Amino acid sequence: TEVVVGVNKYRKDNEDPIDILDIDNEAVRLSQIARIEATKAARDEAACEAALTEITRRANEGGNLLEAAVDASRARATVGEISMAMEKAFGRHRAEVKTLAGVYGAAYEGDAGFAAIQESVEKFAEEEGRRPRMLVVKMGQDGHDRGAKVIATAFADIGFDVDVGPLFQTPAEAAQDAIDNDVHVIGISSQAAGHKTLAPKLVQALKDAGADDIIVICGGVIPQQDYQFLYDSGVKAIFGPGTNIPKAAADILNLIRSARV
Ligand code: B12
Repeated sequence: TEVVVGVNKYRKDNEDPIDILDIDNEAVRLSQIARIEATKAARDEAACEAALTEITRRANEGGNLLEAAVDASRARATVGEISMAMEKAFGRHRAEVKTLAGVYGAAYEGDAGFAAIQESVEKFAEEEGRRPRMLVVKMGQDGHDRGAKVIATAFADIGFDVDVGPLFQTPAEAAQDAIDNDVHVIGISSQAAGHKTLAPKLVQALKDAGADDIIVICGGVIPQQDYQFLYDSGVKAIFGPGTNIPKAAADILNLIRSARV
């Protein structure tokens, strides 16, 4: 409803490249693993083990957990090991993804573009015997979940069947969910610069499972200069910040249709 020039109106056909720090995620990962291994090799393993056991004991029986965690850190236990020591007693929190129905439908009431795409989706459902189905996934350590929720909610209001995966999935888990849910499309929502590592891995995981008929698209904070890399990796479309939802839905429906002929 509000015009923001350059964002939702009068946008450039091609955004100027942003000067970014391009990080080789794989190299960072390997160097971090090497540092952890060096720390583990140099520590007093018995002292570390005893400190971790004390955390689990206090988690079960009561006592100052922060103090025990500081002692374990001094014995060079990792944050992962400290949280695992508590997980033995408490279990692990699983964030539940909740979406709301009707918000977008209500906001777009009377909008010709929205009505047109709803109609196309209904037509698709009549022809195919089922609605276009999309799984929205969040992979890696990226916890920005708003874009995924906005898209899931809006696409459901348009008439798509939408599933939303949990946070922090691996590409293999996301591929398996897509296969189990028999979706036409996986929509990766990426805001924390994992796209160049995770999107190709997801495409590969689908291929390995013989499910490369599932279309992979991306949305989120992805710099223009990475688009070609993603297209070359098998991503079929990319939707950045300020995405026009009815138009994105029409584009995705077209992708599904053209993959079926
Ligand atoms: C809110 C926010 C947060 C919140 C997230 C809360 C939450 N529950 O989501 C908090 C404060 C927790 C946070 C934390 C961090 N953030 Co932050 N955050 C943002 C911010 C300001 C807005 C993101 C947002 O919610 N936008 C609103 C949604 C609706 O828009 P959107 O995600 O872009 O989605 C739209 C489109 O992209 C598209 N879309 C998105 N997904 C999909 C999927 C499909 C299928 C389709 C079709 C379309 C689509 O459609 C949507 C609707 O238009 C952005 C900056 C920005 N302006 O984007 C930074 C930003 C994403 N954050 C950033 C960073 C660095 C971080 C931290 C790493 C900071 C730190 N050092 O700790 C942490 C990471 C935490 C983690 N584990 O992920 C960077 C990422 C840089 C990068 N990509 O290289 C950004 C870009 C800020 C910046 N300019 O540096 N952040």
